[in-house]
Amino acid sequence: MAPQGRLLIRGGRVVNDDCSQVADVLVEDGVVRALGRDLLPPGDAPRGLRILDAAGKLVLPGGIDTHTHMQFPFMGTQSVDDFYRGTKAALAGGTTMILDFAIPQKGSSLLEAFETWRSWADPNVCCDYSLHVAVTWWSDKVKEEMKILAQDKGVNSFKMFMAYKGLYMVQDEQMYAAFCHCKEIGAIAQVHAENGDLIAEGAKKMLALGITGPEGHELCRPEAVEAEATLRAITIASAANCPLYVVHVMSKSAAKVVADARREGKVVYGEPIAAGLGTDGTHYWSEEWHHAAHHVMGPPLRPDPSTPGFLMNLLANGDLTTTGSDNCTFNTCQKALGKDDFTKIPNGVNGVEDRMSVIWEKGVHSGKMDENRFVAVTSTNAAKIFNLYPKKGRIAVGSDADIVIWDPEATRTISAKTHHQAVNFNIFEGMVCHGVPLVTISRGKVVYEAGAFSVAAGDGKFIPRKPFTEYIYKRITQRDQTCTPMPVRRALYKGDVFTLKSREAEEGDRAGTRMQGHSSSG
Ligand code: DUC
Ligand code: ZN
Ligand code: ZN
Repeated sequence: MAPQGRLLIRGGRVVNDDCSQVADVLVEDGVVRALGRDLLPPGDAPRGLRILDAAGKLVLPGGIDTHTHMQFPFMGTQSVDDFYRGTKAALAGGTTMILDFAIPQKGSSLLEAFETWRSWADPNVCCDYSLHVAVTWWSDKVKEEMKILAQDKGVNSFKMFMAYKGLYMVQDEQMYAAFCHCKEIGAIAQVHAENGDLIAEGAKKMLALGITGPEGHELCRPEAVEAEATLRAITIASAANCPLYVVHVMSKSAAKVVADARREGKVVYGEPIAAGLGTDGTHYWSEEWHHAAHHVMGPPLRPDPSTPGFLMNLLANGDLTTTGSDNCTFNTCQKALGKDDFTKIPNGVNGVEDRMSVIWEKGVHSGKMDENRFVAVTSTNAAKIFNLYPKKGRIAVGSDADIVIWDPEATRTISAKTHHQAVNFNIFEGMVCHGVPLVTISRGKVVYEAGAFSVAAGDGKFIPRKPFTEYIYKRITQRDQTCTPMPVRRALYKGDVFTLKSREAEEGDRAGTRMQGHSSSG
């Protein structure tokens, strides 16, 4: 993106995760240059300085969506929000950075997948982005490539799927090996936590019962399937002393597992998503097939309608940490690939555009969290975990000028008719949200204002992330130093030791006993 002129955001309430203050923000060359009261004396603005009046408004760090799948080739088709449309929609919603996933097929190169995703994203992104990389199989080559990705390519997070059997799913021993390696190279392990074996069995069972519609999708992967895998992943990560990030926490029971583990001192983070915070799985029982199918995602939304409020409570109090959208959108005709069989409905929902507003409405407007916690869960915590902080996730001198002028009082009604995403359905249709992004600024450039864009494909850039994020690795490294078990020093045992017989000798003994048995009974 070309360097921008200067911007002065005047008189807004600047909100960071730890405090808010009324201040002006001076932006130059894409970064915040100054922050304070009355930065510009009264009078005419100097040439080249644009003034944005933010009085009565909030000035927030741009959102970081930790979880998207733009133009993802998946389940026989490809998600319709590509890197251009998806990132443009993100900006309209106040999100200035996304973290997408490069996902290799089993047996394929992680580095090649990474380069493929970069070739799709680099010329098309409208906001900054970074890539997590998935580990879908295990070998020495995978190990070597993970190291190269971490050391040279700016990847510090690797995702393992515990579901999608036969496609992306890895076994526990592979997960353990991958987690140990993540620790070696200073990355954070991520998991899609669902028991893929049970899902495969459950799906067969539902189809045998004649349940072919979208409700079968939830019925074959109930909460326990998610909670079990979540606990298993945490147990494996703990054994490897590897930090763990559980993507898309969708159920009360999985969220409780994460919360309990955090209270036990585990280095684990849980990410609820906009869909799980804003709507629920009762939609799978809608009599309109297309409506139900558009809610199909994995893990599913939960039919218990108290789930979104519960997840929001945990997000507000620190049990859950970040928020993504898992934006992975398919049009109705693509969803219809599974019209006779729910297992063929491409999994995925929208959220990249609406995440910020949904969380403001359900989290802040409802009184569950304050504006500072909102910033923490929509950008700062993600920036800290993925080593982007304080360049991203904070408004401070020297930070990237990724900023949103936010009107907390204004409302908007979410609709597929007005959203900027490519997909023809919106799971939040009709939701009235307080909290509207008025102006979005990406690295110092006003890219969205009063409903109009001023951005081109490729204006965003790839943001590399260094390994060994201090925010998570201080604890991990210290535990390695002080919590590694030591042998007990004791005097040598000097007593008798029972003599073990060789297998041949034991077999000889058994044969002798049988012979004796025969002769005594005969
Ligand atoms: N879940 C989805 O719903 N879509 C993409 C991949 C995933 O894990
Ligand atoms: Zn997933
Ligand atoms: Zn996902």
